[in-house]
Amino acid sequence: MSMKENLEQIRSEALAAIAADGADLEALRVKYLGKKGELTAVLRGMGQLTPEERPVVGQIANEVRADIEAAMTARKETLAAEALERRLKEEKLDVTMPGTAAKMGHVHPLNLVQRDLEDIFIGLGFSIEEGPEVEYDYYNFQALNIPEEHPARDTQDTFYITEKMLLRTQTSSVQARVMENKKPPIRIISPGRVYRSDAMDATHSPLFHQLEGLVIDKGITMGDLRGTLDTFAKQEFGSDTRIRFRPHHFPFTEPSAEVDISCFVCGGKGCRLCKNEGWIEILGAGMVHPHVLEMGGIDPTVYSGFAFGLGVERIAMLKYHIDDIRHLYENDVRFLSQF
Ligand code: 2NM
Repeated sequence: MSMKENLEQIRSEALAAIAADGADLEALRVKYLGKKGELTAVLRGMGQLTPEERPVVGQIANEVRADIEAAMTARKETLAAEALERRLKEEKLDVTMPGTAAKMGHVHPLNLVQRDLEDIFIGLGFSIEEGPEVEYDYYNFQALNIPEEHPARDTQDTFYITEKMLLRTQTSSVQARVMENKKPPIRIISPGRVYRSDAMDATHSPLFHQLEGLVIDKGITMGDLRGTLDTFAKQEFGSDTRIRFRPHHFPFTEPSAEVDISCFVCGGKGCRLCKNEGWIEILGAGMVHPHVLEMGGIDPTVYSGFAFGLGVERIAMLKYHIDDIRHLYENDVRFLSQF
């Protein structure tokens, strides 16, 4: 075989091999164009050619090399394009498909309401005080002017632990402690759990939550109480809300009142929520009884104060139209996830 034929054979073999190759073109490059490759081997025999043959064969050899390199480049590009096409097909991602929703936790409605209430009173300059849930009879009753024979002391209502200790029935016990420990001016709220030995029904639970407020300073009047509760009612139930006081009796305040708000559903015209009254009872309040101040070590001839107390469950139930208090304790996810 002449060198020229040899070169032609290398070219046609190489081109066929490149066209058929699926992946490793590098092996073919080594085989044909490498230092120990077939083309190099042929070129080593150039020395035996006549001076006339040499440039002719040299040119053919260069063409063969150029053809093989061009075929490789073209094949590489084809393979890369095919690989990309395959990936695009396999890894197709439809960005318009709806995603998988992440399961989110929810703040419990009682916490929502308690946070709201705390924020409102903090905005009015109150600070938060806490105290023990297992309490002395003294702070829960005596210091609040609730005498021995008072029905609230009945074992029917109170969980007694010993003769002198009980589960607090109201967070005013915290306020009795604060009066002992702090000098006026006092401006506090005490949110927390309270316990009463009630049978469970749609509106009663043996454990519920109260938030009570206490303000004591020189010259505090019923007008301050009204102003505070009016601001609170407008912030909690809407700026059109009005309040009204109805005379009442609590042992720890004198005078005492029950406080209603104008119905935030009908505005006072009467509807199902307010049972056609136009008003909704929301809290109890009054001027701190002089005897209570005295027992707290505060001189009632120098200082006066007001206090109020509300049930957090009651507010949550009104606000979110919850018809049974037990929904607030059962932790049914279908209920909780609505908040
Ligand atoms: C209420 C209603 C009226 C009240 C009284 C006191 C204290 F400690 F100053 F005596 N704290 N909270 C109070 C007054 C609570 O709840 C319906």
